[in-house]
Amino acid sequence: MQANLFDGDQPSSQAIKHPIGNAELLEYPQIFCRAKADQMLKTLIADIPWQQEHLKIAGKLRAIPRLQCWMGDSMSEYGYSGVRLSPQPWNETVKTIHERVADLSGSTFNSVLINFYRNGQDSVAWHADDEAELGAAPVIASVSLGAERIFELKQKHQVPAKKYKLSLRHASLLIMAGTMQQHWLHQLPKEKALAEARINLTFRNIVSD
Ligand SMILES: O=C(O)CCC(=O)C(=O)O
Ligand SMILES: [Mn+2]
Repeated sequence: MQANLFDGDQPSSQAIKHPIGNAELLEYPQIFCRAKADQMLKTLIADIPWQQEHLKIAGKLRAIPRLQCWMGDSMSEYGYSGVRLSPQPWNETVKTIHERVADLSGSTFNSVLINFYRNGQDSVAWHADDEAELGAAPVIASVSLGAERIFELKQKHQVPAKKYKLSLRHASLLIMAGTMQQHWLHQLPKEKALAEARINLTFRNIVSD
């Protein structure tokens, strides 16, 4: 049967440029058809070696509210807030996603941080992806699979700080680039009533010294 162009399930290479001034924020609303994205979500939940990381907060070790996996080329060791992560080898589904992302963004990436939000109780707090090993103006390509979640941004240095909000949909790609990490923080807040899972893959390039 021929696909219906208007059935709302057409992967597209068209990007929406979000107007947030001094940084680059590009959204590709759907980069895979729904069936393929559904399959990828299932496969990744089952196959990725998920880890529960902990952070020391006020002297106590606390589990972070999501599961994670750091994946990439063997040299791409990565760290944040005192956590050191050695990369897992590339998984076939992640390689397929990387190829599509590289095609659309014109950039290749040597690593990816994969987050598994089991439901709306899982989240990531305000931060910028501004670790030294990502370089001064990193291109970060963020693919979402599963439950649609709100993604919030706020300016780091401005008073009052401007805020910006968007919805990250199943099979979408968001590219943060330019001075985004220098000037803005981002977070994925909890959505307590949400029961569905989401996976996010942020492709990154670790710069070696
Ligand atoms: O899940 C998301 O959309 C964002 C994840 C994120 O910001 C990160 O892993 O650094
Ligand atoms: Mn981030």
